[in-house]
Amino acid sequence: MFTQKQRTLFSEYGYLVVPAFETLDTCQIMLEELQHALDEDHLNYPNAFDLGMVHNCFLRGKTMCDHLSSQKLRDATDNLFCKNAIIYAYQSSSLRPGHGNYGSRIHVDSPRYIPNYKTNLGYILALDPFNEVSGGTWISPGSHKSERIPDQVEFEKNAIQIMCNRGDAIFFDARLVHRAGENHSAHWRHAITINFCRPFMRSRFDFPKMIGQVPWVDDLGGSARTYLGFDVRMPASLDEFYLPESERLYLSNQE
Ligand SMILES: O=C(O)CCC(=O)C(=O)O
Repeated sequence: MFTQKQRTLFSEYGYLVVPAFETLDTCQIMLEELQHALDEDHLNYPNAFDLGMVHNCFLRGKTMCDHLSSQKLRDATDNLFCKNAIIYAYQSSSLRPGHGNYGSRIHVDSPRYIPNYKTNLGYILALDPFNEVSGGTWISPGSHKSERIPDQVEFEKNAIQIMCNRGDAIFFDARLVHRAGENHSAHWRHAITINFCRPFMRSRFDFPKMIGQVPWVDDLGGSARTYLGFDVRMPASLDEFYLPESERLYLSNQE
């Protein structure tokens, strides 16, 4: 799926922009679902520290959930990360006009640094164009190779701002030092953000339990089920442990 050059750039600089990863029509529907979720969250959690970042987007819109069935997405996580990756967190990152958000601080998306081993992979799907006005993501290329998080002066010396179109995807090593930009435009800047982790790790929420709440649970494709951790659930009884192979909660060969 990726050329040797793309793989080399990814491993050298810690990120890769993939143009036209999702169609504009699908992005438009996701954007409408997301705006609805943001409006709801604003009413229900007006003082949240991470305002503008919707959690568990697969529960908040069918199209945002269907995105997890994308074969392209599975191919990308297989190729850039590991087989059978699961989701640690499926969020959004929206910048309202005149603002940044919680993601605008200098940070990495994985607290663990293990040399030459990725525990998490970041993914941003731009639902609006990213540029200097709308607040494209700032990254420090190559910073994933170090355990040290630079201070603001050092970060700004090395950082570049990612410019991309609606529908483009940014994949990055979760140790890449980055931050959301500030939105200087008169319109929101929306993005979907997913943090993938290895299948033996834990997700931030119990997704298989939560997904039962939504009407589209029966339409989940195989890849979406795997991403949401259905293949690595823990048996809660001996009866569940001894289930036949086809019904097992924790499949074998999860990396
Ligand atoms: O919105 C962005 O540009 C980046 C978001 C971010 O840094 C994050 O979600 O960790």
